Amino acid sequence: MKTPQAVAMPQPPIAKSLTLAQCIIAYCEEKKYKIDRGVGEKNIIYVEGMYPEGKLNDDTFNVWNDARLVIEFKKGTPEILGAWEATTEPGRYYTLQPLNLSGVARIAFGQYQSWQVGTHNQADPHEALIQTGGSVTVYRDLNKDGLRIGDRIDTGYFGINQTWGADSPTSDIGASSAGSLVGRTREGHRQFMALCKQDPRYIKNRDYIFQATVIPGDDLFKRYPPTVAAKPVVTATTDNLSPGQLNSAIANAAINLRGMSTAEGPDGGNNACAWSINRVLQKAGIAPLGENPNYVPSLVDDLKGGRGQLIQGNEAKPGDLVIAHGEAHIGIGLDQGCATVLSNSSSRARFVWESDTDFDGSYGGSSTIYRLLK
Ligand SMILES: [Ca+2]
Ligand SMILES: [Ca+2]
Repeated sequence: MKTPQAVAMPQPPIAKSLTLAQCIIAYCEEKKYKIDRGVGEKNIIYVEGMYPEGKLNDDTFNVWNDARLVIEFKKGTPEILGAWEATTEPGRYYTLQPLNLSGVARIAFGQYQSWQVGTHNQADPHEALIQTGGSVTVYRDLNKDGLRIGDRIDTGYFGINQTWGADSPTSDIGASSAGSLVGRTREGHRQFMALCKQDPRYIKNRDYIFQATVIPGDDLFKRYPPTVAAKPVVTATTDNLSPGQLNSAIANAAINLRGMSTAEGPDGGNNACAWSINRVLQKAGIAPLGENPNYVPSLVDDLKGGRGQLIQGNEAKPGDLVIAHGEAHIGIGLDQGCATVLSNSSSRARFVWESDTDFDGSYGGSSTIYRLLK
């Protein structure tokens, strides 16, 4: 253990300009958690109920709606080096069929020094942080309600590893977590592991025990609301972009805007599906669609009139535009085949509805998919 140094900490910057990283550190300080400020030292932080872009969400059960972050101090200022979609909670699969008869594990908020670099999962082996370094406290969800309230607490070695979710769809954790701290994508997890392994303490000692901290997003934002907008995803200019590049610009902008309020849109957000697609295009630096930008058939007219190309479902890619049966709704595909579509939720007036290709059957038929060409 390193002895904490008795140096006066610099005063936090004036409260009106706190970045997400500064808010997280302030919250951890308040909780008396250990914070690593040395050169190259990584702080692994999970924020439950917050998207990696730094937006709170409603933390729906069985959805990838938590964030995995790596924070490092640069010249005394905390910076987020990486942020990925994650879950700190088990999915429906293991909640209903727990491996442990006393209930699936859900980690208790707090800080643990418990993980070493190793290999996870015999069926789909990958490098991960394995809980071989210390105990972890969990709640046992015996009543299978996806909540900690009233659940029994259990402390020990339970294989609460930091793993990948094998690119499972954003809307379904599936069997990816039985209580582990899981990053959704393989690529994101590889980036996470690469960062962790650059920590000088690991470079010096391959048995180094990593620490991770799990905090609730709602409490964080109540106590330390960030006042500096998270760094926007770099949006390319779309001049001379190929359709493939347009697709990634659209998909990135959609993910960046996920959760945005659409209350400023038509009917207080109730009728804001086309409006929100044009917000995404605007964010991606792409000209709006539709002579009437708030009306799905008008957007479809533009797509049919040269700006788009009809795509078969099995060829669909992230960033393709998904039009509901009867042109009653529109969303943006997030994955291969557009199996997950992000669109406006009328009832919630938010760009937050994640459905299947056919909007979970809400429009009584199959969707049509277009790719933007210009
Ligand atoms: Ca969650
Ligand atoms: Ca419970």
